[in-house]
Order: sequence, then structure tokens, then C-alpha cells
Amino acid sequence: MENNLCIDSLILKLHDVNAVKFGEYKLKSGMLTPIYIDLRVLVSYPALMNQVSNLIYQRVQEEGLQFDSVCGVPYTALPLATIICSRHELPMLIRRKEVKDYGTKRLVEGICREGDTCLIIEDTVTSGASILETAEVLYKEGLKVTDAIVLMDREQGGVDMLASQGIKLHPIISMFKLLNVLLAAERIDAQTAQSVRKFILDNNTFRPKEENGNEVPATKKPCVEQNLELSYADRAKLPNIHPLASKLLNIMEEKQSNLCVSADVTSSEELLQLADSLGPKICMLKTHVDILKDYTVAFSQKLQALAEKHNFLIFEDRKFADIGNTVKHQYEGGMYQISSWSHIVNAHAVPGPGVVKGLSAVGKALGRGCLLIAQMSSQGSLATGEYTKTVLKMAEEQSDFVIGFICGSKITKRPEFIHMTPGVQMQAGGDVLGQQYSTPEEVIHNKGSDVIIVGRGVLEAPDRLKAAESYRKSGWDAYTKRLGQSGQ
Ligand code: 5BU
Repeated sequence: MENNLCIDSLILKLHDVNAVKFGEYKLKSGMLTPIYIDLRVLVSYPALMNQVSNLIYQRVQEEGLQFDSVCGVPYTALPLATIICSRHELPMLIRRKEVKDYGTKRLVEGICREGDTCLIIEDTVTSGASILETAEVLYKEGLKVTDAIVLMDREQGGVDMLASQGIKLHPIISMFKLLNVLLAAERIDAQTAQSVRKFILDNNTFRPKEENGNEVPATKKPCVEQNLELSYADRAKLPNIHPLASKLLNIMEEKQSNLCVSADVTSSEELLQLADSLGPKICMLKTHVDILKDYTVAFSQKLQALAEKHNFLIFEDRKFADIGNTVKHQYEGGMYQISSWSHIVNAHAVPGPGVVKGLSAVGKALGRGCLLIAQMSSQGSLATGEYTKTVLKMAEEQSDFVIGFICGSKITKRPEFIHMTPGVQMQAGGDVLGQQYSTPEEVIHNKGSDVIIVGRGVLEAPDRLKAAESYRKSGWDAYTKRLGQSGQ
């Protein structure tokens, strides 16, 4: 929260000093833009320079980045890197933009040791090309570049482009955040904000490559920019999708099912029987292993065999919510050894990014994935508004392990994330303990979620198989209806 306030005040200061301008400007690429970010003026405002440098360094620490040296992309980020390196006594490298025609003719000044990692600092990113250019010069010196920090991300594809080149970009201010803050402070009007938003969405510079190396043709780029709905099958093929999310989407498409049954029963025999009989109808089975009165390792093995047999994923709804070190043990050890049999687990974001780091330390190598709880179906849930946005950010920053969200409605347009919604029954309503229900149509068609999670709607039905089939059909019909309407 405190950090958010710092960023809000920084955005206003950047606007004060004319580092953010609205009008019509030409970018380095020749593209005309209705917003121009000119951070070169920063050098005239030493207090602001210090504030920016502090925020960058704070981010380096929060992310726990490991590196041997720091290089600012010339010229604007060069003084920022200098301040940070001087204050924290970090070795710095200077990339020359022009090669000298006398002396050593070096492109990089400073000590480069083969195999060392260099952190890149940049002031503004549009496509990510300047960072990549600097990284390529550093590669030639035998250095590695795994991360880059940027003060201002124009959200026009730089993050994805750099990710495709193996560099994780950590933005401090994003374009949409900047617009929201300036709008809230009445520095710009709603129309200006809207036209800039539209420009940004319409001018994404990153063009993913198909498997054969060709650029994806425009007609096959229906994602965020064109605001069209991608099918589950298309999303499974996205270049940046997590393999487990891809597997789930393929299962959904193949079985025509976006139904996850919540097997909230207390005997392992009953659970296995449910998994076997409902297996053909579901894409996923959700468990609460700690409500079983007779858990054994043999049970978890049988459950895995059924998941193989019927092609569904297992999701242990464990809701991890502790510090990284503790969740690591809870996930891997104890009597349940959840990581050994559950494809997916979920976590609360309350502890901060460490909870995901702890789970990832165990699950990533096993090919597991995690859902962050962005919203809950229970009455009076505190997971709303700003909290949900923070969860999204946390997911974006650890998308090599977070595959999506537990939520009431779609919280991001990024198609590689899966949205899963509990609190689903054929009739809207609730139970006496605060559970709130929406219908499959409402959740999938109106709220844009991907998977319905149904417990008692199936478990308390006189014929569970019949009930599962009608939930499968409702969920699938709502999805095909949504697909049919997109882009109209
Ligand atoms: P129900 O019988 O369909 O109400 O069961 C819903 C299941 O989903 C149950 O296992 C809950 O623990 C789980 N759940 C939920 O209902 N709401 C939430 O926000 C989350 C999980 Br997170």
C-alpha cells in the first residue's frame, strides 16, 4: 500500500515536471503517439532522481534479483544506474552508444567476467528493442542478462517481447496505472485517458512467432488487441502459456467440459468412486484432502490413476496462506505430500509474493501450477477491489508457476491465465453459512470465467452423474455462446 502511494505521488510529480506529455508525438520507431514520456528531464530534478532510483532499488530487493553488475541503457537510464550503484556499492558497466576510434575500442566499459549476470535498468519501454540491443552488446562480452527493470512501461508488448528472448522485465509504472492516477487527480479528462488506452491496445508491437518461425498473421491475432475471444484450443497454443494451463485447455476442448467437480466427501472410497463415475464429464476434480477421515498414500495413487484414465487434472483446494518457507513444507511434506499427486493447488495472496515463491520452489520442477485466490464466493469476502488488482500483479510476476485465478469473474484479458469460479449451482442463491451461488450461464457467459467449480450442486443431487452432465452441458453451452458473440 505504502509503495502504491509512492508510485501515485511519483506519477503526479512526473506530470508536474512535464515528463509525461499529451498531444501528438513521434516515437523512435516513427509511430505517432498521443502520449509521450520524456524522462530525460529528470536530471534537472535531483530529488526526483533520488526518488526514482530508490524505487528501482526497492524493486530489485523485493524481487530478490541476483546479479553481478548493473548497466543503464544509455543515456537516460545511465545516471539512474549510477546513483543506485554508487549508493549501494554495486559494480556498474557502461555501454557505449558510439565506439571510439582510438584506444581500446571497447563497447562496454567496466569489468566483464565471462558468465557474470548483468541487470539492465531502463527509463521507458515501448517494444523492448533498446533493452534487447543493450543485452546483445553485453552477451558479446560473455555476460548473461536475465532481468531488466524499467521505470515506465508503455504496455505495448515490451514485456512479452523480452520474455520471448529470456529476459524478465519488471516495470515500476505501467501506462494504465499512470492514466488512472492522472485521471483520478483530474490532470487529464476521461476522453484523453480513453483515447490513450485505445491507442495502447491498438498498437501492441509484439508479434509472436508461429512454430515454423513465421510471424502470426494478423487474422490469427484475435487476442487482446482485437478484443476477440480465443477458444480454449487456441489459448492452449499461445507461445507464453504455462504447459499445465495448456494441458487443461486441451482437456476442456477435447472433453467439451469446463466443469470442475468439488469432491467434498469424507471417505476416500466415496471420493474414488466419484472420480471414476464422473471422470468422463469433468476437466478437473477438486479435493479437500484434509476432510478425509481415512487418507492413505494408496488413495492418492488410485486417484492419480483415475485422473490418467479419464484425463482430468487434480486440484487440491489447500488455500496456502503462510510465509514461503512454511508453505514449502506444507506443500511437499506432512502426511499428505500434496505436491506428489495434485497437479494444481491454490494460495491466498495475503502473505505477499513469498507464498508463491515457496510453492514454486517445490512445484515448478514437478510441472505443477498454482491458482491465486483473487476473489471468493463467500458473503463479505475481503478479497475485492485493489486487493484483486494486487493479486493479478503477483500472478503476472510469477507466471512461470501461477496459471490463473479463483475468482467470481474474469479479472484479466491476458488469455494465458485460467479463471476458475466456485459458488455455482443451477439456481442462484446461497447456503446458511455465507456461500453465494451463481448459475453456469452467469459465470461463463456473463462474467467471462473459464471453469465452473460445483460441489453440492452435484453431490446432493439424487443422480450425481446426471447432475454432472447437466452442469457440463450448461457450462459448455455458455462458453460456445460467448465465443459465438465475441467480436460482434
Ligand atoms: P459448493 O458445495 O459448490 O458450495 O462447494 C464449493 C467448493 O468450492 C467448496 O469446496 C469450497 O471450499 C470451495 N470454494 C468456494 O466455495 N468458494 C471460494 O471462494 C473458494 C473455494 Br477459494
